[in-house]
Amino acid sequence: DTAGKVIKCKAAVLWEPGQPFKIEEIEVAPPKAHEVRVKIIATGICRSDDHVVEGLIKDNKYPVILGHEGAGIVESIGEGVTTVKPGDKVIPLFLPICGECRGCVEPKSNFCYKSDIGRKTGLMSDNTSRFTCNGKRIHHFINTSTFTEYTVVDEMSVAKIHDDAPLEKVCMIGCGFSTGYGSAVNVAKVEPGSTCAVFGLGGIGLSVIIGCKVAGASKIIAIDVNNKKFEKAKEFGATECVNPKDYENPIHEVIQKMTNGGVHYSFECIGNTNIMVSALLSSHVSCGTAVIVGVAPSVSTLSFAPMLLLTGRTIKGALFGGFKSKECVPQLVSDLIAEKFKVDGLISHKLPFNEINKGFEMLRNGESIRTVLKF
Ligand code: CND
Ligand code: ZN
Ligand code: ZN
Repeated sequence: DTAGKVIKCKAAVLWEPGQPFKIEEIEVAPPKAHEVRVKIIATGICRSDDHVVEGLIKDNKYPVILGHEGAGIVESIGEGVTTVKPGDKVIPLFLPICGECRGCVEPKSNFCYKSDIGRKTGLMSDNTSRFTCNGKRIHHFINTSTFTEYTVVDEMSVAKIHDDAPLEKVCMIGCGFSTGYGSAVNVAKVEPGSTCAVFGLGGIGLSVIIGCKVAGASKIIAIDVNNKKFEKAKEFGATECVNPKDYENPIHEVIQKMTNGGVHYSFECIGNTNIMVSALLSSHVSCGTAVIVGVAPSVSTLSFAPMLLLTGRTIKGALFGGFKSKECVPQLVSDLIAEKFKVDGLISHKLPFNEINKGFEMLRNGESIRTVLKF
């Protein structure tokens, strides 16, 4: 029984930006009050993790254990924890739900103020870390840190899921699937018969396509600079695929022409500010909505003429597809078990955890959609 004791285990530590991950033996302290220690069984690799490796997220703390798309089993709980117990299958939540802050009590908001996304402490909510390596403090990452055999999360950052959940699949619900799918169904609120354009066909963009299809879109235009992504996009429901490199005109002109005046909904799923503006310009002049899903470098800004909005367009964005995480994740998992949607196609590769650097390499060179690391 490991409850109450320090656990020594393997983790992928990023000592500084621009470096490969190092598999290290770390110590994971027991959970304090209102905290949960989780044995991670599987974790996906999302581009946001890579943005941190690349140093694009200003003020992120290093050394750090990244990873925010995992699934696992509760090993032990701290005092006062009531929503999970040892042995429960769980998904860590990179966007917590404290249930009390203004972000949580607003029915239309899913952004909890206790989230570390804006604060970037790299710590638990009590401002300390549960990870050490060779006596050095290692930081947490956005309330999750799934690139480790064991992690500790605040109770508000973990959801109990169905006992039958296949953890190697449902880890996709921890970020990629929910973020993309929710961007279509919750954030854009795509309607039957509407037209959509999805920029960037990674795990996030493909999940947007799944959402657009479920919502009954009549046209789903999938856009990527990598032709290899088109097969999957079509499989998920894209009606047309466009590579901007095949055209001399700017991509928004191409989309405007293909749709006789712009799509109802466009989605930026890359993290490129130029493409965010392209997405806006691709939408209908007065009833179009552009949804920003991609995470752009923190120092960047958007620049476009206000007239683009005055004519009636909408630009919006969301984290985690607008889902209130702790309430919605268990239902998403149950829906997956009931085969209301599939995430299998999102997972292009599975690797043992210690090959994490290979997984990131495949993301960077465009070979993979999602790689799931298995412990
Ligand atoms: P991934 O890198 O797998 O996909 C991006 C796709 O965009 C790739 O297929 C590229 O080929 C393509 N691409 C790159 N440049 C261009 C371009 N100029 N024009 C067209 N296509 C291009 O990334 P992912 O799907 O894992 O993540 C996508 C973004 O979403 C990324 O910025 C990530 O940080 C962000 C994100 C957001 C959220 C959220 O809650 N909003 C959560 N997780 C990740
Ligand atoms: Zn993510
Ligand atoms: Zn809150």
